[in-house]
Amino acid sequence: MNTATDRAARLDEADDWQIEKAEWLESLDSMATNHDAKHIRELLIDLQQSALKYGVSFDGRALNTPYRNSVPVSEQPVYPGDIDLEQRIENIIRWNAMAMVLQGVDACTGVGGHIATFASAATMMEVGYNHFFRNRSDNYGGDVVNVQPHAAPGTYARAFLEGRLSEAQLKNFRRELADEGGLSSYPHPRRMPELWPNPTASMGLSTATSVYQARFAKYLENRGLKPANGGKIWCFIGDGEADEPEVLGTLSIAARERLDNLVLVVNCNLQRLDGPVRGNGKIIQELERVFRGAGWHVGKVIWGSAWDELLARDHNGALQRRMDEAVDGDYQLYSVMPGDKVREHWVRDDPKLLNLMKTMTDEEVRTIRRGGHDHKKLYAAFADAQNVTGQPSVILVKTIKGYGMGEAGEGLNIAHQKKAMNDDERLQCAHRFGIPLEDEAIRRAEFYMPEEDSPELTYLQQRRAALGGYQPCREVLCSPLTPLAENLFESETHTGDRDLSTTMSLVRMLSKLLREKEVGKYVVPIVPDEARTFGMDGLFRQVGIYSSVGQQYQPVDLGTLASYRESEQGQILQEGICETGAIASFLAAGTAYAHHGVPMIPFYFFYSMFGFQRVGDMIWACADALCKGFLVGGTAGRTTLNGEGLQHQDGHSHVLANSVPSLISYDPAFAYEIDVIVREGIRRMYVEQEDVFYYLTVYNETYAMPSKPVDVDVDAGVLKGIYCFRKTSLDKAAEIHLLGSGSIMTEVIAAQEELERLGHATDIWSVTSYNELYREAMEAEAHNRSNAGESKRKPWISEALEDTNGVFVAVSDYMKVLPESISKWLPGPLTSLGTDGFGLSEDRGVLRDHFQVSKGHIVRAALAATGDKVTDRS
Ligand SMILES: Cc1ncc(C[n+]2csc(CCOP(=O)(O)OP(=O)(O)O)c2C)c(N)n1
Ligand SMILES: [Mg+2]
Repeated sequence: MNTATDRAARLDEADDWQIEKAEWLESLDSMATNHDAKHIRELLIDLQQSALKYGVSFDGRALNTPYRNSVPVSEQPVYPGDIDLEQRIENIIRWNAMAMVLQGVDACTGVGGHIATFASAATMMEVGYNHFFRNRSDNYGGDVVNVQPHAAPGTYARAFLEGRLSEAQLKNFRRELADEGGLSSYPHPRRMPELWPNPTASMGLSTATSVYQARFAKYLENRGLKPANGGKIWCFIGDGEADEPEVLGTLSIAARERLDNLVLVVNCNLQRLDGPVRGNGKIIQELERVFRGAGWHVGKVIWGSAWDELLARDHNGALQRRMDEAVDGDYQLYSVMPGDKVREHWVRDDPKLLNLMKTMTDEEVRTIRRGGHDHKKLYAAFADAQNVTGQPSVILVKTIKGYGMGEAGEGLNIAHQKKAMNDDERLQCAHRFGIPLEDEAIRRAEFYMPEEDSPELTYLQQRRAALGGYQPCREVLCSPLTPLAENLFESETHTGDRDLSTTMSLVRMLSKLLREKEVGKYVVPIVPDEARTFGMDGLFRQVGIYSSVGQQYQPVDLGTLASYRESEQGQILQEGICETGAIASFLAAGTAYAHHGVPMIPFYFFYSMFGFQRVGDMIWACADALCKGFLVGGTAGRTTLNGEGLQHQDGHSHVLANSVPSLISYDPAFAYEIDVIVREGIRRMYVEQEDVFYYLTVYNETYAMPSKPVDVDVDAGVLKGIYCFRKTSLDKAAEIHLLGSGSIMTEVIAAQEELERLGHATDIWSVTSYNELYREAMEAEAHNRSNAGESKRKPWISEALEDTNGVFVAVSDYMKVLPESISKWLPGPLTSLGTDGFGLSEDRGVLRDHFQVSKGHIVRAALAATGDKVTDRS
């Protein structure tokens, strides 16, 4: 065939294809007139299946719907509230939220604040407060509302109208130590426990927190510890925030667990701190694909009601095409452009679109609302999400960053950090919001509070009363537990020198605790695919692994002692290889006393290396959230964990643990120390209900576990951080004091024997916590400085070592900085031995020599400290 015939044949073929395709689309049109969406979806799924036969599959775009609202106008519910009144209330809140920040700027305190985030989020929050967020009651579990951190001024401004916060508090936004009281910058339960349910300031963590709290609510229901009476978690995040791996990484579990008690709302104002989130693409469409692909129900709120009529007339699809094709950078530009320029850019050279848009004036084109500022559209999407069953919901809401700020910030790249506004900008905003203050008061950014019996305040109070009270809130209604019996772990602690590791000791205690009558049901063992490493696999059968669907298969190890048993009532949370998920579960369980009134006691066992440094920010969030429970760093110690190398060998987690103020950390050497710590932990956290939590390191080295000494009261010493474990056997006062911790205590005991053989009287002190000793001593010093003249408080470390003389050698499997931190309170010179540096793949003995924490090195250090000649033999 020559080239001309060739081209003609190809054209014929192209024509045929176009004709055939048009016929298919026509049939679809006819289907659409005769059948509903459900049937058409069924057809498409069948077609998709058939296409697979020919090796044809859809790409990711199949997960996208057109760029328009997910709830069609025909299905939009009637708005149940008074929109005009709600808008007036919202405007007052907008103004007061802005005024909080402006007053701070005017007072030149330099404390900062944000206006633009709440300005974009105000309407969605208000629709939620007026119609959705319900409080706990006798027959309803209660909603938890996690707000975007930078929108906190809006929550405060609402609480001010509700009468929950004073004007002075608002004035002192970001000045928590002000005399009349102040407000924290972002949601912080630790600072404001009655108001904030969860901390949200670190981007991304609130999603993981919400997902796992929703999951934990189901866990409690399945285990019969909470009535199955609902309660939704509403989590509001930013579109920039959605880039965080904690957001994207926790989506699949929400779908897998069918968390229909979770509604995630993404405020898509198309901007983050520096500029556009996806200038060259569309964040809403991208997130829609990701969420739908992960199995979520996706709602989209993109266009305000003013577009309805236009879309209804868009018979040839020109408008929808343009909506789909414009990128976020274009949409951001439209939010700052004059109307005629928007029209020009929007219509380009499309005559159909030009014609369609003719009915609108330039001003209408400019001010046409995005869906996120339209009550009716938001209500429709919220109601739709609220009714979803068997799936989590996400609502992607398109807004304008800084909406209402006008030229001061609306849609501008600098909007996020805009906190100063000149007089004209203030007046422009206040007038736009209809704030009835004198111009002079507006210039001073004074707060506006309507009369108590005004329609605004009456409506606001009525709405919250109808929904069960103010939101957000955190109300603790949890009864204290009774203390554990003193001899509960007796069989684990009176070991008579039985060989055991501290890990095994703790696991046995845990197993016993799980059987306890009152407390057992509240214990939540959590592991990220590491249970066998810690010898916890025996618990699989004992208490079962939680699965919302039970066990629909026969496990391969059925009938064995540690068979893999999944159950709806299972108690263990096996999180797979997801430390973020596991710590989020710990947070959910450890705050259940506040959210559900049940005193759940999580024990989260992790590879100690993959705790603080992997999820340190989440551990910080746990402290902020007043979380309780036990974090357990297993396979601890840089040299005790032999073979594994520098990525696995932890010699520093205690240094990191010291940075979390409410975390009490211990590095115990013996089973009876663990017993004392665990019982005291339960007493402080669940009997006294103190807002603290615990960190314990446990080791995999097996050695003789001595029974608890009976002649001295070791409990106080164990808890405060130091006690004399073994006195010298020589008939004189000790001249050497060895301070040992954790598994390295074995080397210390051997070193004492050697030193005594050489004639040096040596005492051994067990240091269970350098961190506790350091903190207590620092507090005593601060106390003494502030209470000069009164009798002085003696730090415990000084008191414990009061009658000692000689030299001190401290040794642990952790960094030397730990003993160094208490050196100034020791009555003699200190030599610190520890495991600073990177780990190595080696055996335990070689590692201990390498890091100079072995018996030989301890002896040498002690002899050197006493001024004795160090011989090669020692
Ligand atoms: C982990 C973390 N990284 C960075 C920040 C600083 N930061 C605060 S807000 C913000 C931008 C937020 O953008 P977006 O999520 O889109 O929210 P918007 O304000 O636009 O609603 C950044 C980077 C933070 N708070 N947390
Ligand atoms: Mg944003």
